[in-house]
Amino acid sequence: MSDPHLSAADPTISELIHKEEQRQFDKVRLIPSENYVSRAVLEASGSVLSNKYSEGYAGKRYYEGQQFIDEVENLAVSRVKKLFGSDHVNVQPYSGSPANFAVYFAFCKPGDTVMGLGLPSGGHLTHGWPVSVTGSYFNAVQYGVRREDQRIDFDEVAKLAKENKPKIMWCGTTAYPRVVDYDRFAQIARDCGAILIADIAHISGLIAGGSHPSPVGKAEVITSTTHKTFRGPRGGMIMCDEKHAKAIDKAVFPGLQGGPHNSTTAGIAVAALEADTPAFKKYAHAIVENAKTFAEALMSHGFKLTTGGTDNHLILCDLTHQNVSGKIAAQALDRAGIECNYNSVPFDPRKPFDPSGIRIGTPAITSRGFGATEMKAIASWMAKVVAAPTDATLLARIAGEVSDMCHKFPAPGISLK
Ligand code: DSN
Repeated sequence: MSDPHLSAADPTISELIHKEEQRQFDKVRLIPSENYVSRAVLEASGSVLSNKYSEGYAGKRYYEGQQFIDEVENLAVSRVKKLFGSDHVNVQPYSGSPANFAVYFAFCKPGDTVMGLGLPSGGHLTHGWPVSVTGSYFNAVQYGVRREDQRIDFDEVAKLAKENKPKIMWCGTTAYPRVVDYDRFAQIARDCGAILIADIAHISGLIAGGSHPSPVGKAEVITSTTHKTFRGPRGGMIMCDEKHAKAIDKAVFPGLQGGPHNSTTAGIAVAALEADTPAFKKYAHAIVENAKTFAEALMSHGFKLTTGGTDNHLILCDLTHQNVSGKIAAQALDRAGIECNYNSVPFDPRKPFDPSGIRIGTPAITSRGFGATEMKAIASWMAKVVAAPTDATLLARIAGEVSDMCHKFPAPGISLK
C-alpha cells in the first residue's frame, strides 16, 4: 500500500500546517494559555501510539497488546508524581475541562452545592459559571474579587462557604495575575467541610519549576491542563490524595471517558521529564521575571493593569479609560504581529464578546528566550497600536519590526530560521 508523506497525501492540509508554523515563528505570541512545545514532545504526541485503544489503567485494560502502552502511562504517572510530590496521578483526562468534569462526577450529585471563582473575576467556565454544564447541573455559588484592588475577596469566600456549605470548593484561575493563597483556601474549606480542588491549569509549569507555591498538601485534589506553562501536549491530568484515588480514576474511566489518548500520554511523560531539569526551573522563574518587567513597562506607557501588576505569567490590561475596547485592541495588535486575547476585566461594564480588557502572558515568548529588552520593546509597540488601532500603515510597520525581532530567536519545535 502506498503511504505518502502528508505533503503528497494532502498538500492542502500540509500547506496550512506550514503556514501556521510560519505564523507562530513570525509573531509575538502573548496568549497566556499557549506555548511552544519541544520537538521531543511534538514527536511523542504525533506517534503510532495514536493507533492503540487502552481503556482501563495499566495492568487492568480491556484490550490486549498493552505491553508498551502500560509502560508509557506508568512513566507519565511516576514522572508527574515525582515532579509535584502528589500521592496519586491520573494522566488520562482529554483536557482541562474533562478533568474538572471528572472531579464533579467523583464527588457530587446533580443539585449539590459547589463553589468557585466567577468567570468575570478570572475563574474558569467549569468552576460553576451558569453557561457551563457545571453551573446548570449543580447549585454553583460564585465568589469574586474586591472592587478596590481586584484581588480574591477572602471575606466573601469565607462568608459564602459558611452560608452554603459547598461539597467542593474550586480555587484556580484563568485570568488572575496574582499568587493563589492555598493556605487560606484550605482553612476555609476545612471550616465548611468542603473538598478543596485547585485548578492549576495556567500555573502548573510555574509550580513544577518552583516559581509559584504548590497546592499539594493543601488541596485534596488538583487538576491541570498539560499544554500551558507545563509545555506539554494538549491534555489534562488530575493529582489527588491517596484517599480520593479510586473515586478520581473511576470518574475519568469508565465514568466520563473511553480510551486514553496514548500519544498525548507519551507527550505528557516527555514534558514531565523536561520539567524535571534545572533548565526548566530557570524557565519558570524567567516567565515571572519577564511578566513583571513587561507589566512595569506597560504601566510606564499608561496602561492600567488589574491588581496593579502581576506575580505570575499573566497580565490583564484594563482599557476602560483608553477609548478602545479589548476586541478592537486585540484585533489591531494581531495585525501588528502581537497576538493576545480580549478578555473581560472584573466589574466589566461591557459584554464578554466585546469586553474592556486584553489578556497577555509570557510563557511562549519566554520559551523563545525573550528577556527584558524584548519585554520593553513589545510594551512600547503595544502602546502605539492601542493609541491608533486603525492606522494601517503603523500596524504594518510594527508587524515588520516584530517579525525582525522574532527572527533573532529560535522557537522550540519549529525548524524555520
Ligand atoms: N481557554 C483557556 C485559557 O485560555 O485560559 C482556559 O480554558
